[in-house]
Amino acid sequence: MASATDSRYGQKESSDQNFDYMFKILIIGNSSVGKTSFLFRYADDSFTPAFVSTVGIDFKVKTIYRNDKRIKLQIWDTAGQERYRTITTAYYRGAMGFILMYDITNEESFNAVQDWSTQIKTYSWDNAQVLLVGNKCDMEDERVVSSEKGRQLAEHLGFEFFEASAKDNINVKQTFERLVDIICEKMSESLDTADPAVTAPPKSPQKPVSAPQTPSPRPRPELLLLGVPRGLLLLIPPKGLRPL
Ligand SMILES: Nc1nc2c(ncn2[C@@H]2O[C@H](COP(=O)(O)OP(=O)(O)OP(=O)(O)O)[C@@H](O)[C@H]2O)c(=O)[nH]1
Ligand SMILES: [Mg+2]
Repeated sequence: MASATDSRYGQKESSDQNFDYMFKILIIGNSSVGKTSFLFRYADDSFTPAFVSTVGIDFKVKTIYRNDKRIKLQIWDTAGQERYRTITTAYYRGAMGFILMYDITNEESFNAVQDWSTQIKTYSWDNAQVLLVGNKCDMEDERVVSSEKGRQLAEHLGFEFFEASAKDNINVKQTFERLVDIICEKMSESLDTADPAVTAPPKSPQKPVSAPQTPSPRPRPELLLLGVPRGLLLLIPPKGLRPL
C-alpha cells in the first residue's frame, strides 16, 4: 500500500532550491477515482492498472517552467477513503490549488463532489483555486456521468472543468498547467497584498529546506475554519487575554 514511506514517492526533486515560486497542490476526491494514477502519470509518465488504495497522504515534487517562471509544484495525493478524512483535511491549509476528481463511470463519486467542495471551503484559504476533473474518460462504454453534467456542476461551483484519463494520458498535463496558470493569474491580481501561501526561494546563501512540514496532529479548528494562514492570525493581538 502507498504510504508516507512508499518508495514510489521519490523525493529527489524536493531539495531543489532553484525556483521562483512553490505551489502546494492537493488532489482530492472519492477513493478509486484515480488520484494516485493521475499524479503518477503526470510526475513519472507511468500507469498501473492495479488498485492500491492510498493510506493517509503523500506527495511528489515536480518543477515546471510556466510564464517565464520556474515553479516548483508540491503535489499532495490524498486518500479518498472516509477514515482518513481527519488526516487529509489537515493538509488543506496553505494549499493554493486543488484538483477535485471524480470518475465518469462512478455516479457516487460525482455526487460526492459537492461535499468535497465544501471541505475545501471549510479547511483551505479563500483564494485556493480549484479544477474539477472527470477522470477515466477512456472508459466511454461505462460512462454514467455525461460531460455536460460535469461542466454544469463545475460552473455551478465556480470551477474550471476537464475530462481526463490517467490511463491514456488525456488532459493530465493540461490540468496541472491550467491550475498553475490560474494560480499565477490570481497572484498577479493580488500583487499588493502579501500572499503567505506563495513560497519564494530563500535568498543566497541558500539553505537546504526540509521536506514539507507535517501539520500538527490536531490542527486548531478556529484557524482552519477561518481559512486564514496561521502566520496572519498570530498578528492579531489576543484581546481576550489582556489584563483589565
Ligand atoms: N480505465 C482507467 N482506469 C484508471 C484511470 N485512472 C485510474 N484508473 C484505475 O482506477 C483504479 C484506482 O486508481 P487510484 O489512482 O489508485 O485511485 P485513488 O483515487 O488514488 O484511490 P484512493 O487512493 O483509494 O483514494 C486503479 O485500478 C487504476 O488503475 C483511468 O484514467 N482510466
Ligand atoms: Mg490513491
